[in-house]
Amino acid sequence: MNVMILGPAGCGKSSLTGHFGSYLQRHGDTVRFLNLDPGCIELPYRCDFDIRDLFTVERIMREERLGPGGAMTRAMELLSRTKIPKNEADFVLIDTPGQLEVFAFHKSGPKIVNQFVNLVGLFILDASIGIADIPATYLYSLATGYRLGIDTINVINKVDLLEKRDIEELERYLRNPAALKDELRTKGVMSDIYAPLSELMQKIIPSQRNPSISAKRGTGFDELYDMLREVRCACGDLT
Ligand SMILES: Nc1nc2c(ncn2[C@@H]2O[C@H](COP(=O)(O)OP(=O)(O)OP(=O)(O)O)[C@@H](O)[C@H]2O)c(=O)[nH]1
Ligand SMILES: [Mg+2]
Repeated sequence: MNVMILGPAGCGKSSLTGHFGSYLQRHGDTVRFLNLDPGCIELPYRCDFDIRDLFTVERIMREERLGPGGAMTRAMELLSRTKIPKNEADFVLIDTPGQLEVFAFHKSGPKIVNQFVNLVGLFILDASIGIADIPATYLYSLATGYRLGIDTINVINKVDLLEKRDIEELERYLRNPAALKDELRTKGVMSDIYAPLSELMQKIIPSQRNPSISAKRGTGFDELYDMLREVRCACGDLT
């Protein structure tokens, strides 16, 4: 199956691709690593397909006199017109650029994603931003899945940076987003929409399991593995 690792800049996509890939290999699964980030320098895994063999952000910036965002968008346009070689494996892990909006809100994102059949997304929420900002990231995940038209598992990463108490609060929040609506009340215009928003999230979030992991330390991978195997074996139901 194809597994696309998505999420905001620095949330741990490449770390998860590398460390979870090694974990899968230790379980006897065959794994292929695809890097679709033309802006990175170092990666913690050996690529089976690397977009940087075709174009890099740095080269496009120089040759086309573009800024970093423009060059990334251009690279994705070029990639959307390139046939990505088929990789047969139990798990094909696809690492994506930190500039998630290129995937989520430009025209080339869905064209790239549509090249992959049997695809599931892993959207990484960075726990270190704090519980008060998790709802906003969660909405970003929903917008991304909606735009790309793929089923997405939300993965809470960097839990090694939290105190046990904070992890428990986070899990309590994810089980029951409306329960914290008074504690998490935001200021300004958001305060008016926070309550109805948390009611909406109450309907969506508890129906999904959200593995809490540390991509860096390799913890929480068992639950993620079980969920992916269920998706692969069954009908794609993530509940
Ligand atoms: N403490 C901690 N740090 C992490 C974890 N996962 C990633 N990091 C750190 O977060 C930083 C970014 O990690 P990357 O894996 O490069 O994140 P990314 O999402 O691929 O970043 P971009 O591709 O640049 O968007 C690095 O310093 C990692 O060591 C984690 O589980 N715990
Ligand atoms: Mg990366």
